[in-house]
Amino acid sequence: MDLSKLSETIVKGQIDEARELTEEAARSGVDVQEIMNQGLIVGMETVGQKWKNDEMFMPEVIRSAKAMSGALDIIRDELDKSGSGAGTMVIGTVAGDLHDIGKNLAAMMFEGAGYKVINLGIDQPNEAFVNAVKEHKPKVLGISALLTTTMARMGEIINGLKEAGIRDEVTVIIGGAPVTDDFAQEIGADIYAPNARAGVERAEEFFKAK
Ligand code: B1M
Repeated sequence: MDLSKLSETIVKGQIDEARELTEEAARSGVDVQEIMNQGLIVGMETVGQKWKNDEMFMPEVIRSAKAMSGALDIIRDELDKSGSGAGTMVIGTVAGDLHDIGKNLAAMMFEGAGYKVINLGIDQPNEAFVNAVKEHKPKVLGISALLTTTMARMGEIINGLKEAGIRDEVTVIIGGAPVTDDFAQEIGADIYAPNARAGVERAEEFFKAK
């Protein structure tokens, strides 16, 4: 099946069509990893590129993100089963912050790389991150913040992990528009991800070097 058509529905923000093509691909036996990597992620990467080049506007990006997450819902169970066993990732957006498009993109990239992803959602208090690490014992904790007023929560969460005595049990990766490599180092995060794909790549490099 030509998965470029599926990518196109994501770029165009065609929510129903994206679900239908995903269902069709899964029904006709296309591997869910392939649907994810060749269809959904390729589509969303094009969206990211177009957004950067001012070829798409925010309402369109939001619609594409909805198309992507609707399609992802259809293959999520299969994706979990077929996961390459990369490990578990907990991810969320910090308290006071409602932005979730980049965070969901990162979640999707990690799912595509075989992680079981537990997505806490937006506006999550610091304790929610710490408690989720205690409960799910993930390999990776992903934290996203899009506001300069909320990015300080990231360091507080890392301190919360230290206070709970579990900082060394999880690799912390942070991302979001105002976040930088210097900031990541300053607050003691393990990895800074300038974009969602780099998040997966840097995590893989990090684990290889460990
Ligand atoms: Co808001 N907003 N917003 N907003 N918003 C920004 C972030 C802002 C830069 C716009 C601006 O003023 N130019 C500005 C922040 C300024 C600052 O703090 N320096 C801003 C503001 C001020 C606000 C409000 C305060 C506006 C108001 O009400 N006065 C308000 C705050 C609400 C709140 O959170 N409490 C607000 C609200 C909103 C909406 C709800 C309307 C909407 C969010 C919808 C949603 O997310 N569901 C919204 C949007 C859409 C934006 C902009 C326009 C776009 C953000 C986005 O989704 N980009 C944004 C301007 C901009 O970024 N140019 C803006 C696309 C997305 C793919 O990129 O999220 O950066 P991004 O993710 C990237 C990387 O950062 C990275 O990967 C992605 C790319 O692959 N990444 C990760 C992100 N998280 C990651 C996690 C990882 C790895 C990578 O691993 C853990």
